[in-house]
Amino acid sequence: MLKEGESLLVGHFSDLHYSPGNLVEADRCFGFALENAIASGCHVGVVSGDSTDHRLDAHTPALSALARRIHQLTAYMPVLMLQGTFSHEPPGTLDLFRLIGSHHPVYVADRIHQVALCAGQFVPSEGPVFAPAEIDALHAQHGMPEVVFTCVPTVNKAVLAAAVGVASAATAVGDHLADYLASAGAVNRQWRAQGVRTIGVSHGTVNGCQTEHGVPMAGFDHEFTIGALFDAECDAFMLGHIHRAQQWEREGRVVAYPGSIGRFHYGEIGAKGYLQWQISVGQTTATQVRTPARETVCVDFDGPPDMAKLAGVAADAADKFVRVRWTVNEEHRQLVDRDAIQALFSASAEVKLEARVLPAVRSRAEGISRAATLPEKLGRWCELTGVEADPLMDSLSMLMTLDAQSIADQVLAGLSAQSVRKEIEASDVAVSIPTTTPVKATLTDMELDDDGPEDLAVPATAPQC
Ligand SMILES: [Mn+2]
Repeated sequence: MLKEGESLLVGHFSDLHYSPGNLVEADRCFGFALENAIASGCHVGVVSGDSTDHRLDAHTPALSALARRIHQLTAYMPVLMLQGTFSHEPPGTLDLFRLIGSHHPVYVADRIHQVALCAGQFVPSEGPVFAPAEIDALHAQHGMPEVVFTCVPTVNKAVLAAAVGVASAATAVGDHLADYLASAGAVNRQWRAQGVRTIGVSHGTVNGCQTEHGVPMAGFDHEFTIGALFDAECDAFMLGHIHRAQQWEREGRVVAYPGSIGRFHYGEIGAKGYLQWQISVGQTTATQVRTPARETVCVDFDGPPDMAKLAGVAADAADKFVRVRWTVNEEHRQLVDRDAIQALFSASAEVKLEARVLPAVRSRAEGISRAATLPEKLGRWCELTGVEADPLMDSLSMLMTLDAQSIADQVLAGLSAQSVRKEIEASDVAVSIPTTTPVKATLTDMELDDDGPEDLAVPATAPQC
C-alpha cells in the first residue's frame, strides 16, 4: 500500500452527529470531507466517535446517508470507526457498519485494544495490548504492519463504578486510562523501534482543552491529561468528543481533535473541518481541511432588540443561520415585534428568536420574619422603606388595644378640634374608618406568612391607617 519512505496519509473525521435534524449539515460537510480525503490520496480513514447524534431507527434517512458515505469511502481506503459517547451512539450502533465495506473493510473499535493494519486487513490484539507471542505470529503471517492502532473507545463508567465504587469512578477512569496508555506505550515503543507507525484513537476530554464555546475544560473527572496521551508513544493520537479543533505537539508526535465535522449548534467558535494526517515514525503533522459548515450569527440584547442594529446585521446575514436573543421585563414584552424581526431576516437560512422574559419581582422585606412582635415587624418595614414610623406605631397600638368604636370616637374627637378645612377632613374620615378592619386582617396575614414574599403586602395598605 505504501511506498518505501512514504508518509502514511490518514483522513480523520469526528463527531459527525448524523440525525434527522443534522442530516443536511452533517452530510454536506462529511460528504465534502471524504471526497477531499479521497482526492488527496489518503490511505486510511478514521472516524473517532459520535457518528450518530442519538439512537437512529433503521428506516431513518440519516442512518442510510451515513452508511452510504462510509461505503463510498471504503471504495478507496480501509476505515476504522470508534465507539463514541453512548448517548450519541448507543452501543451496537456501529455493528452494522462492519458489513458495508466495499473494496476495503470497515473496522469497528468498541473495546480497549490494539489493532494492526497489515496489507489492508485489520488484525486485532486478543487482550488490551499485543502480547509478544501475538507480535511474532503477526510478523510471521503478515510481515510488517503499515500501522498499529491503540483504540480507547468511550469507557463505560457504570461498569467501572461497579468495580471501584461510585465516588471514585470519575477519577478512576482517568487513572485506569493513564495506566493503560502507559502500558500501550511500552508496546508502541517496540513497534516504533521496528519502523512501524503508531496511531492512538480515542473519544473523550483532555483536561485543559477548549470547547467549541471557548470554555476551558479543567477538572479532575476528565478522561485524559495531555501527558498521559503522549505516554502512549503514538506518532499520532486522534481524538473525538470535543467539537473544537485543536492540537498539541511533542518531539514530532501530535495529539489532535479535528472538532465536529459541521456546526451543529449556535455560538460554536472556530472553523470546522477534518484532519489530514501525515504520519512517519517520529515526524507527524495534522492539517485541518475546512468543511463548508453553515455560518451562524448570534445577536444578544439586554433589553428589547434594537431594530436599527438588527437591520445592519441582516444586511450581511443572507443564507446564514441567525439567532436573536433578548431579555426584557414582563411589562415590556409587548414592545418586541417578532414579525418585524422575521421580515428583516427573510434572506437568511434560519431565524431563531429567543426571548427571555424577566417576571416582575417583589423584593422581600429583609429581616422582617426575624422580628418577634408586630410592632417590631412594622418598625423594620418602616426602616427598610424609609417611612416615618411614629404615626404608624401610634395607629398600630390603637388597633391592637382599642375596639373599632373607640378608635372612631378618637378620630372624630381629633377632627372636631380642627376648625380649618373641616369639610375635606370629614370626607377623609369617611374613608379611614372602614380601613381599620382590612388593615387588621392584613397584619394578621403578615404574622402568618412572615417567611414568604407576601411580607410586603402589609406596607401597601398600612400607611393608610
Ligand atoms: Mn460529539
